[in-house]
Amino acid sequence: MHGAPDAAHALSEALAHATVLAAYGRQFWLRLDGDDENGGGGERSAVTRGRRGDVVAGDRVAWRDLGSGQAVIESVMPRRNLLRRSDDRREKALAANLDRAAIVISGEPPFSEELLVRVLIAAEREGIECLLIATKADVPGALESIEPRLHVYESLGYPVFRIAAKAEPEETIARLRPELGGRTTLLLGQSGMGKSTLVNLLVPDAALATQTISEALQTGKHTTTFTRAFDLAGGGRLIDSPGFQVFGLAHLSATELEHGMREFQPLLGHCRFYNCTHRHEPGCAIRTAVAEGRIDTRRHTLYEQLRDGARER
Ligand SMILES: Nc1nc2c(ncn2[C@@H]2O[C@H](COP(=O)(O)OP(=O)(O)OP(=O)(O)O)[C@@H](O)[C@H]2O)c(=O)[nH]1
Ligand SMILES: [Mg+2]
Ligand SMILES: [Zn+2]
Repeated sequence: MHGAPDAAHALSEALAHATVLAAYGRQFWLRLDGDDENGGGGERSAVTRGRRGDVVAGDRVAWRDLGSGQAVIESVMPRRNLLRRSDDRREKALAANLDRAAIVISGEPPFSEELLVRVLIAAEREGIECLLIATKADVPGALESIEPRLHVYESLGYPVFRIAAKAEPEETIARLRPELGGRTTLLLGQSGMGKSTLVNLLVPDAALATQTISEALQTGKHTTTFTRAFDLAGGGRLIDSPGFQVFGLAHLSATELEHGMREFQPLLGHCRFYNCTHRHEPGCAIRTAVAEGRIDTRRHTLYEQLRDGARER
């Protein structure tokens, strides 16, 4: 669990609750609990008390109406999980209380496998299930070039969906709806991979809803600049997020890094040295598996690079 209950938490029982749909700086867009005529179930903007800015999409919060259209978030409920990235200086929370993370990739422009690996490790740490969505199947050569890599991730047990959101919208909806319905899924990935295109396909009023919030929170309009959750018809939520170019894992220990490599897990503890880093030690069960073709070489190399940059604990 993250987010230790703060002082305000004790008061929260008496307050109304809501789910954070969008976060932009210190401004938030809430879906209010309840389904009554007094505003329950509606949406409104809110701010946090003081300088607290670590409230994210997916958070459950207690809020108070201050009158004259103002609302304040008094406390954040304990989280089931919190997907984060970090560098040496600061940690950035992306979204909370997720059922799944869908990493959107494509061969056009070519995705970075290093970033993919980083996201998978961060999600594993939080116990968030991952799937891969490979977009732009309609663009000649886009998926062919990455097919061998997609196979590697499929063999690791990650579900991989190949879609052409633009050319085959109906098929895309039919493939993804059952997968996403009833659950909260965060879409994430590099810029231009097709996250918002998917959201616009699966959530019919997404563009309009985004515009409403952009105006309320005074954000930019053209690219995705803030993380935003959309209700799916029939239950569940889809969260769109801005594309990223870095995904730091400074908040993870070396142990968490190696556990994030799914195929390493059954071999951990089988190396000659208990503190093996799986880079150069003799008698390393992981390196033996790489040499014998049971672990993908590229994945191991990416792990080595991450490990080289990781803080030793
Ligand atoms: N041909 C084709 N183009 C697509 C597909 N999906 C997305 N695109 C195009 O790819 C471009 C980027 O799509 P977006 O959905 O805005 O990408 P994004 O991942 O939301 O990007 P950011 O918001 O910057 O992170 C747009 O020009 C889309 O029209 C697809 O399946 N096929
Ligand atoms: Mg976008
Ligand atoms: Zn080892």
